[in-house]
Amino acid sequence: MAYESDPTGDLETVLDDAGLKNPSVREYVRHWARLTGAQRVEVVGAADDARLISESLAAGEILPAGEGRYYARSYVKDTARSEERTIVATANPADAGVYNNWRPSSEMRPLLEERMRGASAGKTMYVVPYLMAPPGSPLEPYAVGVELTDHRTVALHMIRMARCGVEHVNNLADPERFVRGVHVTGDLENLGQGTPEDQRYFVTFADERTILHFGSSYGGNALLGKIAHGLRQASYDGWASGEFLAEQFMLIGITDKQSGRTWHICGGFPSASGKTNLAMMLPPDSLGDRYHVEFYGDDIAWLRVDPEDGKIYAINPEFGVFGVAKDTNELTNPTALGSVAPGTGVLFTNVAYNEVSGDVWWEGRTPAPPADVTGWCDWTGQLISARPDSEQGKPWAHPNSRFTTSLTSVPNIAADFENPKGVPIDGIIFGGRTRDREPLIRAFSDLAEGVYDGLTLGAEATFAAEGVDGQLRYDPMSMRPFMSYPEGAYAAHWLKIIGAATVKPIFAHVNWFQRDPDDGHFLWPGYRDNLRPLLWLLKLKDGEVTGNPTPVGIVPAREELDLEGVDIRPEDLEKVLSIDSARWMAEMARRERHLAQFDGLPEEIWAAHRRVAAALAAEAG
Ligand code: GTP
Ligand code: SPV
Ligand code: MN
Repeated sequence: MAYESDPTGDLETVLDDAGLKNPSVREYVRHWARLTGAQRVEVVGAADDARLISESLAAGEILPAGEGRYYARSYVKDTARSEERTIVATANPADAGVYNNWRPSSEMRPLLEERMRGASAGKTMYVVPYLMAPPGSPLEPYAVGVELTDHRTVALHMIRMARCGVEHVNNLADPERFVRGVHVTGDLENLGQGTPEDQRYFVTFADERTILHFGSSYGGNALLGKIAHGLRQASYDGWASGEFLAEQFMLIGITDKQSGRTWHICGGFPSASGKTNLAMMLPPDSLGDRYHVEFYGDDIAWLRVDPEDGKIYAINPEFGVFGVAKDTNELTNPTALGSVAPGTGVLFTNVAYNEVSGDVWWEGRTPAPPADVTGWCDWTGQLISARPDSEQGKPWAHPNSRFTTSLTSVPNIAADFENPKGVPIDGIIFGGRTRDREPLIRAFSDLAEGVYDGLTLGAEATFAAEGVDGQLRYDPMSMRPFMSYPEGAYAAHWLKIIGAATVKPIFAHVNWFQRDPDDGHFLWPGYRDNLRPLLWLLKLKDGEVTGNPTPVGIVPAREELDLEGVDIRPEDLEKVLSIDSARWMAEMARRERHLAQFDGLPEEIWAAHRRVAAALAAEAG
């Protein structure tokens, strides 16, 4: 099933044998096989997984980590998305925003082609046709793509993260309409990562629906269906078509087993800020008999309004989870452990690995690392026992180490997760890592206020991107690294899409990460207990509670939150439910400067800003 070296005649046989019928896809494969100089071409889909796994094991690219579990290491300088090297390129300079790192495509095309030319020589180019949507979704026309990758482990990740196979491209109404994603790894040891000579480029040519990524085999840099297509390209498509939103959102269902009623909530937190945890949430013990949380998605949702019933519907375009390993354990996320259990086919990346037993470990998996270090290697492959004394305290796993597993392995996956229509949305939440100011939850029903809140979302940066941990920065809609078009237009598009819904969602801003300024402990226990503020939000929407109005939204009255069994100091609870007006007033000035950067920001957003500012000022007297 592979063609050797150049003769295009062989390539046609490979494509024929793979049943790849779409003539435009075939032409695309031909073009890039020639340009990258790949020695072989192979078309792969979900059905090839077992064979690819055996080949990767035999080649030592992945290592066994127990029954049906696998482990891989990335190159040491290739462990996270590079935001600086990520670019959105189009023909229209008006597409430049503050955060999308826009460049003219005429400038970027040649740079990418130059780097990719001949760069896959001697390698196999895997052709991965995929669909970023449940089959049959009304958004399916935007969801079709073909990734070409010269890295077998990337193909294995794609098979877990997206629905893959030739069937997704063979019978398109318009055979031209698929996202073209080319991934060329490059010579990782000689790319100058993070230096002025950095050779990497991760470019989405949004108006051409083409994604060219060069110089990494890690995560969103390499799995092109996920972030590059699912967020950057899709948000551009959603805007250009006027039809939908593509957001870095988790998506869950909450069922009250007593009444049989189910609500759906989606929401955005910046990378590594708890979307996977929330989506996999097991209710706290005291609420477990009554409530059940169902997983739909943990990283991306596409939202549209159905013209028939006026409701907002959301789908998760992905087929898997690329979850942060750090601090995942029986208490924080038992569901995640279930999703990586023996037999799931999970692929771990950059966690610690025991070369004798095949066990894996990461910081926070257990309170202390394994006492017997025999066989244990850190994420770089170095034996722990061989570490010099000066390095004994270094983490064993990389802070952005992850697990890749399919939705079908997630224990709380919703029964209807493949429903092509998606699920109706009751609430939209925004959140981030904020060590002060932001209360546990504050709610608002006004759309412009919701969009305003998303645009002014601030969070501490995390390890999901290179080199920025801990700094506080604005991350509009938690889309800052994924923005594809200007922020003013983004806000207007939100007002238009969600504004068309006749059944309105409630909005809220949540924060699980407020800390004690003296000793740094988290004020709110978080994780499973995060269900409590969400239940309050749903009750507020249904008029069962009223909360306490504040200038920045409605916060729960203490007695309205179900706190049975919560381990929290009274003074900490008090703090997470109150608003520090002085601190908020200072924030408003920064927000004003932040928003002023955005050309063409809709007047409704400025009006929301002024309303909040005036309310704060009035309260201060
Ligand atoms: P991406 O996949 O990068 O988009 O991230 P994500 O938002 O899905 O992040 P994830 O759920 O994997 O969480 C990242 C980190 O946040 C993990 O180390 C979690 O342990 C931590 N975390 C999640 N929820 C909570 C919480 O409620 N409280 C605290 N203190 N930490 C949390
Ligand atoms: C994120 O960083 O937000 C992720 C991981 O979801 S990656 O796919 O690497 O972008
Ligand atoms: Mn993400």
